[in-house]
Amino acid sequence: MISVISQHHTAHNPAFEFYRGEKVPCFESPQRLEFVIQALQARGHEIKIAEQQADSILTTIHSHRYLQFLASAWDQWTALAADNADKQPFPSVWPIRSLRSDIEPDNFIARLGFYSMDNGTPLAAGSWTAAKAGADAAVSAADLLSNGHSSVFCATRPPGHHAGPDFMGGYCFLNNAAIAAQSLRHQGCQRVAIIDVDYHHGNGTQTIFYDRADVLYISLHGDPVTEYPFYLGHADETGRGAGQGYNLNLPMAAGTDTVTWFAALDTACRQVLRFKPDALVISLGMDTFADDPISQFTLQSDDFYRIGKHLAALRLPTLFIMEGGYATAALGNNTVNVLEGFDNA
Ligand code: SP5
Ligand code: ZN
Repeated sequence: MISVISQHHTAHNPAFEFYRGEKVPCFESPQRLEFVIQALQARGHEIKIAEQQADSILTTIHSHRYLQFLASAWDQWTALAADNADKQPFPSVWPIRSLRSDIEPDNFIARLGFYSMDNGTPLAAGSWTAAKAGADAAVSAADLLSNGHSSVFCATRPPGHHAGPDFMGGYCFLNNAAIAAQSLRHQGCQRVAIIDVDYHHGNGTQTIFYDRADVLYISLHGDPVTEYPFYLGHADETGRGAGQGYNLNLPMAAGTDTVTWFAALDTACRQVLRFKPDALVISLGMDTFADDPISQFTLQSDDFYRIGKHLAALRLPTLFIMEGGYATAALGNNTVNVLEGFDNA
């Protein structure tokens, strides 16, 4: 299948994140996508540079004021103090429950908390440039799928599935999978299904489509009682209003074996077939890998071929979009295994 790459992903290169109270190098690094692109090249895959612009779709997925904040956040931060250019801003306060989220404060760090779900999403000079280029790549991938390609892989970062209508989180700023799904809707698909196989529940994607019957969201993930994002992703979240019945969560305990994981993938696939979508979007997180440094499932490199093969059996136009996966050196080959499992099914 053809791959679309986000050329400006390297612009997002924060120096550190916090882990167990300490500064550590970011798990979500430019090297991740470089390994993926190298594996695509080494294994003979056709690669295209993204050409479309996401602007008109972006505003249907994310709030105007969130986009305004994100686009200008670094300039606002560096305007506050001469030496901020080599510091990273992190939120330290959030409008939880009884606090007000109807009035946006003026203070920059307070606004960063207002638009963040965690302090685990470092913001750097090029974050907006990279996130916007990633969204552009998602729209470009949807365009290719609508114009004759039966499957497309979007090689992008930062990832997207934790980003909600008006917040960042979990290394995500713009929800690339939601942008791709919405773009497919605009291009004439009546119904789009999303299967999210990232280790973490895609709280952003779920939230964006929770009230809608035209986009089915299904997620396989570590049970939020012990795994990030903790506050969403339970089995009883099935959609709301018109969207009732169009959200399916398949949480599994940390440590879940491969047999159980593939049984859940089967459940997801059967649900997709009942929905009869015109296209399928895969939120392709690779952090289900046994050696992932922050996740607790046990998939091996060969299992990723099997994922591709299972998904190909649905016989749907399919757009794969990169999400997480932090076993960086193995990420390229594991990811291309999924694509080749699909291609060779
Ligand atoms: C896109 C994506 O995969 N985002 C993941 C964000 C996870 N951020 C929280 C990480 C918390 C890690 N805790 C690890 C405990 C390991 N023993
Ligand atoms: Zn993840």
